[in-house]
Amino acid sequence: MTTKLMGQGVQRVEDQRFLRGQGRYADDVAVGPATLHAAVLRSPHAHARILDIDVSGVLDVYGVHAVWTYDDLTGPMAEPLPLLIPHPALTHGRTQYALAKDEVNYVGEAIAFVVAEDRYVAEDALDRIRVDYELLPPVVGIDAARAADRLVHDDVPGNVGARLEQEVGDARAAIAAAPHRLALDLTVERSACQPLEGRGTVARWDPDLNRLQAWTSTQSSTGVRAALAVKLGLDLGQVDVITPDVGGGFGVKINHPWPEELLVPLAAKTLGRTVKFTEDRREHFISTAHERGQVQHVEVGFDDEGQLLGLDVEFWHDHGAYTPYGLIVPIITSTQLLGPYKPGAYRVVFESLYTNTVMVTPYRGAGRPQGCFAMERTMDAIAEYLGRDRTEVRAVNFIQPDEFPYDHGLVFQDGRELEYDSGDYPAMLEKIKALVGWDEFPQFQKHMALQGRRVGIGLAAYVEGTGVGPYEGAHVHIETSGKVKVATGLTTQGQGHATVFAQLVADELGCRFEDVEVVTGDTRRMPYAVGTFASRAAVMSGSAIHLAAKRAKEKVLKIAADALEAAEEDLQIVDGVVSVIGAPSSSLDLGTVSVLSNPLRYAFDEASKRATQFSVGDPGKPPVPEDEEPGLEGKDFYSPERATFASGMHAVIVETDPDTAEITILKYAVVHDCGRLINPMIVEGQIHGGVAQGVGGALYERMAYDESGQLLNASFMDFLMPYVTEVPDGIDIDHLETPSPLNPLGIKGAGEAGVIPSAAVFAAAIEDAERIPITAMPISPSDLFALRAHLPPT
Ligand code: MCN
Repeated sequence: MTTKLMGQGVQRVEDQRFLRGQGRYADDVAVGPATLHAAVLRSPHAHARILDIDVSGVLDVYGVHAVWTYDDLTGPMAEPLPLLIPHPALTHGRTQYALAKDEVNYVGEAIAFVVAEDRYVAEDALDRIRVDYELLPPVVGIDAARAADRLVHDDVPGNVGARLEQEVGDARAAIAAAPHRLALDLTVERSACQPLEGRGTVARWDPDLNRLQAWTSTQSSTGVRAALAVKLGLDLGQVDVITPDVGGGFGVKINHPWPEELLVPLAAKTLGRTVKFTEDRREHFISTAHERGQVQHVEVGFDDEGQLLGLDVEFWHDHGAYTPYGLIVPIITSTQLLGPYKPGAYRVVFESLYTNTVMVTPYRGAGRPQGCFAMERTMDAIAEYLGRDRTEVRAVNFIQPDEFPYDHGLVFQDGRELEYDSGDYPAMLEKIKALVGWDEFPQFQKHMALQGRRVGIGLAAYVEGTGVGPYEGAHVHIETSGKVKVATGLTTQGQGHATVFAQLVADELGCRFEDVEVVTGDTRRMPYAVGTFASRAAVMSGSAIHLAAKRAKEKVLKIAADALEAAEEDLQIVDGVVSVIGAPSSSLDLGTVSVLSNPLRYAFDEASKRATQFSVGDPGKPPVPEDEEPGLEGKDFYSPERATFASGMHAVIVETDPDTAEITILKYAVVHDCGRLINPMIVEGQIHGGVAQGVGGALYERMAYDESGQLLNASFMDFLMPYVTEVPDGIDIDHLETPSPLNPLGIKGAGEAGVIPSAAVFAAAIEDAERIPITAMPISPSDLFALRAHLPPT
């Protein structure tokens, strides 16, 4: 029998390379004296009109090859960058230009682009550029945007890019009629992901092939390819985009595209040289994207049991200066905020506000952490008000296992209603309670209190729409050596795709796991693809790979049946060998079947599996059955009916220091349901990484803008990320597997889950330890100190 690898914690095949320093990132491509390097002049002001740019003298700097401003851009390059996800409610969508046209709207916006022999020369040359600005009053933060006494974009009244309201039932009437009512005002501050590798692009133009090749650190190589074709006026077929190793993406490397991703290839084509740009850390802080950043007002009506009767959520979303992703983040907040609960009547309304700050685009979790914060704070507030256990209040509101598919009646981005496919929230609650020791905790809390120590416990639940379409494809090719090459178009940033996809192929095809090589994010190998975001790779590419491997297997069996003079149904493939069941000597290895599928006949050296000779095959006999093409391969695409809904619950126990207000994590527990697991070890790694990022978002990280729009903590010296010392040592993880009925493998996504409930769960635990309402995250020791003293937070 074939070893079944689905569900096995197979070690990551990619780690050997990474651990030995053999990863190849964008900055490792085209290292050498022939490569030119780019640097970008960025706005030092948050809001200003550009009156004049003087670049005279820049080309005189020895080693400078080009200096461009907006006026040097022509055709589609002079148009604003794409608005990737339009929405009818986004009445005032705005995107930036590759180089600022006549106005800058955040500190860090690109104004001029210099290409030189090396980065030092390029940066020195930037100093020669003189920009004459007329300063405009900046709008910084949600309060300033709402006050609207100054505008980010002159033609956007009230700084409101969009206002969107959805209502199911009459929420306000239901709340008014409810036996109990509460109102909460909540804040989640702006933060950002910090991939270790910043953005980076290398490009070269091949004049012989009339073809552009770009290597870029992206989450969507096909997106960058499309943008390059459109903006540079090329055919798609003239552009190859290759994604080398990517040192983290977390959302910000989905293609807008970034200005540099266009300018570098344009420079390569124009100058006929290889050109490279690698972002530095400060650039990442001030010119890449941020997220979170919402102010929320919740009103809720409920009965004596804590059952929700009506929920009314209003929130204001800080979108920064531009909206390249349309409304995707606030729409996710507004539609997935309800988590595993039935809200009674529900109304949600948000305003997406422009501010003179770095634009906001999806960061791991993408609007869900904010939604989870609103919902879970509400659950805790209800429990506190009624004096009931927090888990009981949650339990009375759960969607029950027999209610799937469950439709809240809310409309998502694509205009379709969101429908949860599967889950078992009551079972999950029991698991998390057991894992964290919920029922025993009050005893422990009392015991600690006797020693003058403050401990608290918190719990938070969420759902996550994962595996969104429209499609992903896969191409499985069996080489004459018997090795199996699998190409899928989405990219990989550390999620272990080379391992999990190989597991799927080995299982379906029956080859050896070690013989599978996975290629991702190379448009030469798979030109039709979407990208890696929305926790979609396992569902989308996983399903496509499974289907493509199935096709390849069908072909293997047909050809082998012919060669072995056996019926297909009498064959099996185990460890890369096709044999007649019950007659193992009657067999062929996959490499030989591949040879047989080829019109040419190869002579092979058995030991090395290398071709030593070839000749023309039998002209009277096609190499493969009539309905098949030559070559041993299978290709397929997978397109889902709708998103699958993963879910999870996290619980944390914290201790707060009575004197210093330091917050220490004593225990962190996670129960997660991503349907059938391909590789539990990898899923757990994803959860660990997400929790680490969540700890940062809950306790440490915030974007500290001053009122003039300067980001004061734009370096790792000042932006506080958790180190390994701040991340819980052992995270207890338990899985629940409710298979998704929507895809052949029953999978749901897992890549963002770890980060979603962090703010909610820490707020709950700190509140429990301190008996002080926690309504704003992140919370630092000094914030907690201020709250204790009834002081405004720092
Ligand atoms: N998996 C599994 N079984 C399942 C579900 C998932 O074994 N039932 C595995 C997958 O095969 C994959 C991993 O878990 O190896 C994550 O799967 P999935 O949920 O499909 O997420 P993606 O692979 O699409 O990754 C995207 C997701 C997102 S949206 C962000 S943001 C994020 C994340 O993954 N960015 C990351 N995890 C990251 N991890 C690293 N190291 N770096 C990033 O930039």
